[in-house]
Amino acid sequence: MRKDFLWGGATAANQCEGGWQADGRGPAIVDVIPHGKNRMPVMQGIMDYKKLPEDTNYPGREAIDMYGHYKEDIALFAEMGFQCYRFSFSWSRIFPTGEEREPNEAGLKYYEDFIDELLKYKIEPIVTICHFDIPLALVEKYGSWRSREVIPLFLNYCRAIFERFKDKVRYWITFNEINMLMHLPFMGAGIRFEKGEKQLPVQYQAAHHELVASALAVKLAREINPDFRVGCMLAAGSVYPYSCNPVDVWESVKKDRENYFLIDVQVRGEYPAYAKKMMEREGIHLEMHEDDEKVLKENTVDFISLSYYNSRCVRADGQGEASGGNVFASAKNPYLECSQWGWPIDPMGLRITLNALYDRYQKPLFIVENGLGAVDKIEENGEISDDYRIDYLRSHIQAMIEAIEEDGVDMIGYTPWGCIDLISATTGEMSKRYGFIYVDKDDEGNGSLKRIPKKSFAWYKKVIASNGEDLE
Ligand code: BGP
Repeated sequence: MRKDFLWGGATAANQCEGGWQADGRGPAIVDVIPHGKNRMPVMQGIMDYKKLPEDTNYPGREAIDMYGHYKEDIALFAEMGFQCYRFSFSWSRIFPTGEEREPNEAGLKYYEDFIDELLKYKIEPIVTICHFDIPLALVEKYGSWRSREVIPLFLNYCRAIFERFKDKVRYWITFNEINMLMHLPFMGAGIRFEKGEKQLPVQYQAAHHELVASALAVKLAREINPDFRVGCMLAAGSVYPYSCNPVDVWESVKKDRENYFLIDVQVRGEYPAYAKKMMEREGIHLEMHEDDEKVLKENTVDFISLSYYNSRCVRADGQGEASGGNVFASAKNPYLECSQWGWPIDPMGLRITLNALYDRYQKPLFIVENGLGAVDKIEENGEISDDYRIDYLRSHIQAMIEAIEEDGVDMIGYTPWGCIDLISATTGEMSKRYGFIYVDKDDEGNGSLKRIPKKSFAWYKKVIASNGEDLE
């Protein structure tokens, strides 16, 4: 393994920060995404959050209060030996309504202190600019990314953070899991639909706005500091054909393309031919400005970051058992075991996915999410023996190392998801835990928020110290 490979962990403001009204922060989409049965329809953009009952629980508002605990949390990351840490900024902490001329100094100062704390321990900050996050005021006024007007507002936000942190942050990721807009449009991008509205054209237009915004952010980043490295982010996981029947194989090619399509634009700088044809068939006419194509072409990303939780599987006849998984459900793969939440466990799929991405793009890859959501129990002696999580991570790290050492995939680093327990994006639960560090809080929001290292904490520390050699 290369010596400068970055080991660390990942979180995002929307799922761990809390402090939703602290120091002038404005409301954001995460603050109105509920726990419980209404969560999915709200995230899909088919239920209006304003119609939710008064006693609704919004788990993102407090989350694990990293806002109030960051020094303690970063000290624990440092104890594990983190060399980098991926986290996101809350846009509305810096521009409360998204439209202020000047940034909220208290918000910027919070992130400055946060970053200084990381740098104190020589932990490289990896910043996601937008992780399922947008000021609610922009949702209300413009319909979020439906509107082109959000592009310059996003760039104001980028300018404020690029300038403020130009000497402290090198790695930036524009939009987390940009393809999430296609699956959970409100959570991914603040998009809500009118009853009966045709969704696809809205999603593609909004995606186009995000793509232009991302490219312009790359341009701005390079102007402000040519040493910046800016990446895109894909919810990855190769799609397998259920059988070698060509119709299944073709189905898997199409499904993979649905996911690749947005980062194809970010990495190669143009809409791929298959996407143009697909839009034509669907009767989608993107509204573009004259220089959009040039902007996309000239400002491609430096690296590709990805989340990988599971592979997917499709069969053309749509029959058979279904299985869960990050982003969308697929056909049940009979060769794979599943997590407690029904997500297939497929370490070899990580090697396959990394190879597919590297073959396609030949740009450095960065695994910025990977992990096992599982229920943890505190034993009588106060310990948490999460051997299942160690097994999952070990096998995936092994697969990643094979991709690097045996296949020659160029990789920047590895940051497992939810290195400290946090709120699940899809379910809103606390009990779906990913962390090396346990946080005392339950699904109803009760608990002391106390942090407790799990067995995996010491294990991962060894992994980092040995640069991936000691996985036992
Ligand atoms: C990805 C998101 C993360 C994270 C992760 C795990 O889609 O980028 O924000 O939540 O999935 O998903 P979940 O929390 O639903 O288990």
